[in-house]
Amino acid sequence: MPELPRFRWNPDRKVDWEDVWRSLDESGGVIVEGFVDDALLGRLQRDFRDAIEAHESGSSSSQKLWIDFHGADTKRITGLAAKSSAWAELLCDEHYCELGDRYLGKDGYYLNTAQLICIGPGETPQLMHRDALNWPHVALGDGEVTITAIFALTDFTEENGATVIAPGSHLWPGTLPQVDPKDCCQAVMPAGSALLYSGKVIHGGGRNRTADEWRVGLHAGFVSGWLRAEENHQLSTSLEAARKLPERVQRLLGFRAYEPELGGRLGLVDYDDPANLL
Ligand SMILES: O=C(O)CCC(=O)C(=O)O
Repeated sequence: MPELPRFRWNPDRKVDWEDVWRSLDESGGVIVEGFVDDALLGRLQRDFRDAIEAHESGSSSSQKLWIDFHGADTKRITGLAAKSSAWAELLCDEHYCELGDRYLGKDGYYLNTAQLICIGPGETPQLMHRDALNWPHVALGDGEVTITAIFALTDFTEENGATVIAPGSHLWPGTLPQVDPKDCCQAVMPAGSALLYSGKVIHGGGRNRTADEWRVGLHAGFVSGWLRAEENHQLSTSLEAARKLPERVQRLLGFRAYEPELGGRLGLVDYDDPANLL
């Protein structure tokens, strides 16, 4: 059974990040335990507790593919930036910024989607997929168009649905090759850890075999600024709410123009930078 490279953020917060990025390049996924410190983890858990409690399981889609993909016993909650100052803080974390800057270019990306994915008792395994296939024309070209972190807000265990991942599959040819279970492992990790993974790596939510345990992950990735993000943050975050957020978060949510290196500007309002609205 393959394994994901695993790093542990020491109490003095020392990790060789060059080693983390090298391992991510090689394996397509890496676990960093202790990525979120205990105080921030506690705030995230508190900020989201009521929203999770109030949310119904299952998909709001009417299409079978999405009903299956979202999971009948899974709760998915979006629009998080306006719900939690702790999440806004984590979005500004130095190494989380480095993940985006390194793979998508400094300031060259938006938040793709930030979802609480709460896998409930009895949930079946999710369809294995590559996130980059949201953008099929560019998904498997050179480099990355999307890069993601799943932050564990509860422990992720084999039993409660830890993410299933095929290490190395970001390099496999073909759009979505069949995956043999023997080529997969689960991202078992304590609360506060982050699974960082390539947009090309094949993965999916795991089966929850427990009778009463919820697996809560904060699944949040970045997407190149010239592509349409999965979540429409500018409709789910009011201007009023956006004005209260740190500038980096405003920018990640798309309240700014994207300016490709060679010229042009995207996402304008009145032919100018939407940041002016804030
Ligand atoms: O929740 C997980 O472990 C993975 C979920 C996922 O990959 C997705 O919904 O796109």
